[in-house]
Amino acid sequence: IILERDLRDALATKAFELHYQPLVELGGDQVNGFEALVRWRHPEQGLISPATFIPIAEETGLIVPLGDWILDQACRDAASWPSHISVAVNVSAVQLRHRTFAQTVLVALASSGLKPERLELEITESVLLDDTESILETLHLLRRTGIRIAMDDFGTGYSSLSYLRRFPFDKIKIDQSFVRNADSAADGAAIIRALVGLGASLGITTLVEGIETEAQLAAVRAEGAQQVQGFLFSAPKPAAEIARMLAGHE
Ligand code: G
Ligand code: G
Ligand code: MN
Ligand code: NA
Repeated sequence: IILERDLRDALATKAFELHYQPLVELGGDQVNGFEALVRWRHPEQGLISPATFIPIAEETGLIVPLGDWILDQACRDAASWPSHISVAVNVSAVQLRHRTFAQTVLVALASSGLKPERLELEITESVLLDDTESILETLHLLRRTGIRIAMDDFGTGYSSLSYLRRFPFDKIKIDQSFVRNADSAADGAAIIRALVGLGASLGITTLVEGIETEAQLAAVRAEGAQQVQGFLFSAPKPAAEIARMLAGHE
């Protein structure tokens, strides 16, 4: 089991690392960004998934310093990539509610030199469940600087549609559960079609997550999604590998 002390030690010894997964634009099948996904390199247990430690970091409040590190590192990594490539960073509700959040983001941009237009923040619907006014204010402030805001795991929470009216999201990321049966003419495809249509009418980019097969890609393409992400293109890879890959393609 993971203890608060272990997480503190990991932060102090810089045991976290960021991996990146490509975001693919469907028009020309071009990579136009990467999502940062944190991992913990444990001396005995190897690479530990964020699904294991993020909930504990949230409960203990350690998500604030960890989130600061993630934002700073992601902006630094992205600043070294070609200028048309963006970085998307997951932000947890606890982190977003913290009074220093906006400041942290602006400092990460300033110290890395990354343009705000190259940073996308991914938040989940749960973020908007309570304390909504101050959170909306923070999101508006950040968005005015040019940062883009994406709603992650779209369709898994509830009230999604009312949130789309209350806040001008730049992107919705359609949860991977919908693509699972999208190639079998089942409900998934109908839901993706409806969400892509909704995004189009609101001027919001739609990305479908969790693409693993060519059949799923073809189905999602047919529904008119603009962007995709998934193991078919690449699993999340260490920052150094991304940098090498991008350098090779310049
Ligand atoms: O990469 P992976 O499938 O293991 O991620 C598991 C979960 O952890 C996902 O829900 C993902 O959004 C979350 N996660 C990954 N990286 C981060 C991060 O940097 N910050 C936060 N808050 N969540 C993350
Ligand atoms: O919650 P969020 O969407 O931020 O988390 C993305 C998670 O989904 C990461 O843990 C990432 O490793 C995982 N992921 C990315 N692509 C695929 C995929 O094609 N299939 C599956 N099963 N998981 C994926
Ligand atoms: Mn995400
Ligand atoms: Na997601």
